[in-house]
Amino acid sequence: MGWHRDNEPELGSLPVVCSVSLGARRRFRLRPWKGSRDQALTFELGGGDLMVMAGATQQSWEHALLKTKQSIGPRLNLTFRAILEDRAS
Ligand SMILES: O=C(O)CCC(=O)C(=O)O
Repeated sequence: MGWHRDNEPELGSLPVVCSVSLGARRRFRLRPWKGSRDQALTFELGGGDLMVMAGATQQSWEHALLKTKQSIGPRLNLTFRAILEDRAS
């Protein structure tokens, strides 16, 4: 999954995005949406890890799980977001 923000209107201005990793380890990246790309962060998420993005994360940062040609094994991700009904069309 390429670089993006979870900033759809129905998520509200300060969405909480919770992501559970299951299976093989994967590389989750965060970088400032604007500003220095030197501040990129990399998290190696293993089975059972929980990544929580909250506050202004989606306003100020973008995230990605970039493609790799390496064989890394089966994995599954569950992502939870609250949809604000009054913003959904
Ligand atoms: O795989 C993840 O942990 C997050 C997936 C993602 O970037 C998204 O659903 O917006």
